Amino acid sequence: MPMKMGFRWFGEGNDSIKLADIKQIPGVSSIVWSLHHKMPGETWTKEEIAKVADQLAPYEFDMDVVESVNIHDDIKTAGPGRDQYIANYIETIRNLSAFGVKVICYNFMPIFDWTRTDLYFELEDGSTALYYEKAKIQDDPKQMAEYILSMQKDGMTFPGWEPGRMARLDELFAAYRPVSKEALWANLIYFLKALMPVCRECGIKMAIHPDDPPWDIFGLPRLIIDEAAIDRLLTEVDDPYNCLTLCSGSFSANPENNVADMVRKHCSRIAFAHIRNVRHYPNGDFSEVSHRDCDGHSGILDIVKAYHDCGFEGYIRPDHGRHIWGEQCRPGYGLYDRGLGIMYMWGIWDMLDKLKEEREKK
Ligand code: DNO
Repeated sequence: MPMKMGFRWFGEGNDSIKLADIKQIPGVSSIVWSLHHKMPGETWTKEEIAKVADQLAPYEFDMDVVESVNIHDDIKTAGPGRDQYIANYIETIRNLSAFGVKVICYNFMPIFDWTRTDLYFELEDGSTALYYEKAKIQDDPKQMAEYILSMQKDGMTFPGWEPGRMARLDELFAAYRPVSKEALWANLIYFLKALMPVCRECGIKMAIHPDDPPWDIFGLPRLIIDEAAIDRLLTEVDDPYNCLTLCSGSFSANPENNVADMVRKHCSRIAFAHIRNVRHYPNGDFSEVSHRDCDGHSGILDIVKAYHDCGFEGYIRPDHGRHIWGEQCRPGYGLYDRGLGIMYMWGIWDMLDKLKEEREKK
């Protein structure tokens, strides 16, 4: 069985892309979805989940992967509501399992999810892509949040950048001030240990997404940044349901991280793979580029080969793409460039299959 190809879709009325268009990309079987109107901490009801199931059914897409069920700040900071929010999360897991969900992607980043300084950086071919300018992420989180919020159009908010939370930045920074990196680790482990029995019972894997970018920002500690962190996470909660969303673009923003090595070492614990290519600039800035290996520095060929060599049967999706051919879409989440990314991945995969078959015949 090959890897299972997914495509992230933000939901009816919340995405410019239609399911019928995704259906025409070869080999896509899973829609990677979420209930984007839910705030972190709220329980997802079966009725709400059923609505998405009904939308996907005519296209025969599965809903096996959720990205994301976001984690309430009280769980990350060990705030007063922690145990109640964990109980809500457990109820959500049970409700998702009734619809056959297999993987929950989540992250444990304090306050900010993915962080960029320019969502429409122009590349040499006239396409645009997400860009991170190191010098701009120094001491003014509000300015950065205002920029990101100003890019949200037509009521389509970005996950992790809920305007309600961003309006409370001072309060959030105050809540995180006493939380050291070690305390954040302890809070993550506490959360996972509470979930594991239910995950086993429901057959749902928790797949943590790395911190993007993989270093501390604005004085906030970030945990899932390198190989040592992966080792620690998988050892401290050594359970087949404690897994990774291995995001090649997030990890490879740091040139020291070798994503193909991570795949080879941890393949059995990778429930979900994000494939994205990043180009580094000498001053530490980076931009996102096409999925083609030679356009960036992430090592896409090595990474896909590592998955193939390991016999990866999990879920995979193209991550952010560029904005090309004049497409108006969510930043990083257009149809066209992600469609190209999928064909690139299948091209590598199918050829590796063929070579393997030929080798075995000899
Ligand atoms: C950005 C995404 C992230 C990711 C979350 C997972 O485009 O890669 O927002 O979905 O961090 O919880």
